[in-house]
Amino acid sequence: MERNTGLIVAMDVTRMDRAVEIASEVAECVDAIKVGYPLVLSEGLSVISRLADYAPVIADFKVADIPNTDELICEQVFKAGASGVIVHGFTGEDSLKACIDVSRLYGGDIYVVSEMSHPGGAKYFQPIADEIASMAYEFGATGIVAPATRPERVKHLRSIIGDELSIISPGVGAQGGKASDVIAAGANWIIVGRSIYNSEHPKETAMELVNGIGI
Ligand code: NUP
Repeated sequence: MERNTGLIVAMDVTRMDRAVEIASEVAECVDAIKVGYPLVLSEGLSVISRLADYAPVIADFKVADIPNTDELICEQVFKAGASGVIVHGFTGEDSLKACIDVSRLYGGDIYVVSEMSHPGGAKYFQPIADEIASMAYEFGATGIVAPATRPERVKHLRSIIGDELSIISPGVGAQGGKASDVIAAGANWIIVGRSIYNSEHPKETAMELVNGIGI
């Protein structure tokens, strides 16, 4: 993914027409559109190719299964037109490797969740976050997902993965994180959902976020 604005919009609306409307408004302010279960379960996997007309699509399916199932899932998602897939790392090296192997066949990206951004996300993730980040580096993932709600953790995880891997960071806005703080801590992209899609003026809000990122 090319870094022009540093902003990824999380499209957690449940209707295709609304998703397309927001995508067309914010397309020039974002480097990617992240879709997840809310939209895909409601409207089907075809949302990926539809939204890919506006920006590269990252599928946030937090893939977390045995290697064979992970492989089958990632294959479907890349075939549907996604540029990247978000996967979990706690399932182990073999599962992550299966996802990365498939991504290479499609020239796609794999982002590994290292620590989640919500309050409860610290308890079980923090003790394993360093190891997950190291594994993401070792196996050649594109990057990690790290919490904008805890910039100090982003800084720490950046020190583990070095400069080669990307950090995409959710938690700005509705979850309390601030764009400038997490970018200063070492994130390459912020992921923002509700602040944009619930805004009366999604484009203006996206532009303000991009100014806060300050690339
Ligand atoms: O740790 C994570 N936190 C998080 O919020 C990992 C995620 N993938 N997300 C996703 O980012 C979440 O599912 C949602 O799609 C988006 C943040 O949305 P919002 O809080 O800006 O509305």
